[in-house]
Amino acid sequence: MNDEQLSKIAECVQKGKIDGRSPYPPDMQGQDGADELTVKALAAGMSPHDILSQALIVGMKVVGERFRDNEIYLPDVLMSARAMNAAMEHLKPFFSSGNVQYKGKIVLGTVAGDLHDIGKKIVGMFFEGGGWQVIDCGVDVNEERFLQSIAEHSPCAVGLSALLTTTMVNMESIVEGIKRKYPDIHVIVGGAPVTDAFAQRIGADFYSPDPQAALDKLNLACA
Ligand code: B1M
Repeated sequence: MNDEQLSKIAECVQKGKIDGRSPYPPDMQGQDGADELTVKALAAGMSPHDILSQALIVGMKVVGERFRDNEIYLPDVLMSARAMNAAMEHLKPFFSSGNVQYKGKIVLGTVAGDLHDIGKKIVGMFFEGGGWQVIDCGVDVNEERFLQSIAEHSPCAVGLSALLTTTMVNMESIVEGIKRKYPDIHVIVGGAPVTDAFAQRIGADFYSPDPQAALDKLNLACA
């Protein structure tokens, strides 16, 4: 039964079925979408982690593969992103509900030129759940905006996300600018095209392929 629910949520993300009112896709009209199914799965006692990792991320992976293979197009991907976001809204309180005193602050953003924010939001949810106050600068964040936010929230750590090979290169100048002004600040980078070797080359302190490892590294560095 649980597997069935997870598969159904994954299907909604794949097909871009946001909620019951959404007329898209036409063959799912009148059915529950990612929104309602996530509420029901949580009410049935399913773990937010399972819903995220076994339904939402699985569904979005298929979307990425189909987009890569030209089987679907940008508007389809956008609908899938909306379906995923609708579901994530219900998971967020579970990730950030820990009655913990903040361990510190982290300024988070998707770097200049890049509009992908689903992965960054998930990382933010993990950080919040792990006791960090997240200052989310959003997407398309340039060096100046990062520096402004750091100045407002220092002392803090910084997290940069990039999903495009063309925008991950912008991480280099942003990290350089941050380190010039704040040499002791911890900078963590991540996102699908980013690698450990790249992170080391651009002078970031840590690279993480996933949110949990990012949280663990930050906790260790600031212990
Ligand atoms: Co775009 N897109 N997209 N897209 N998109 C990719 C990234 C792509 C791989 C698709 C493909 O071709 N298969 C491809 C990039 C190719 C490349 O760079 N080599 C691509 C492209 C080309 C584009 C456009 C250029 C398309 C166009 O316009 N022709 C365009 C660029 C717009 C821009 O940014 N300027 C574009 C647009 C879009 C949408 C707006 C439609 C939408 C984004 C909506 C949104 O985010 N609100 C979108 C989407 C949804 C995708 C795919 C399908 C899914 C991305 C996603 O959300 N994944 C993606 C294909 C794919 O990734 N397979 C694709 C789910 C998410 C949970 O994973 O973001 O990897 P991810 O985050 C993970 C980890 O990476 C890590 O933890 C997260 C959670 O597990 N992580 C961190 C992320 N940040 C981290 C930071 C950390 C630590 C870990 O520390 C700070």
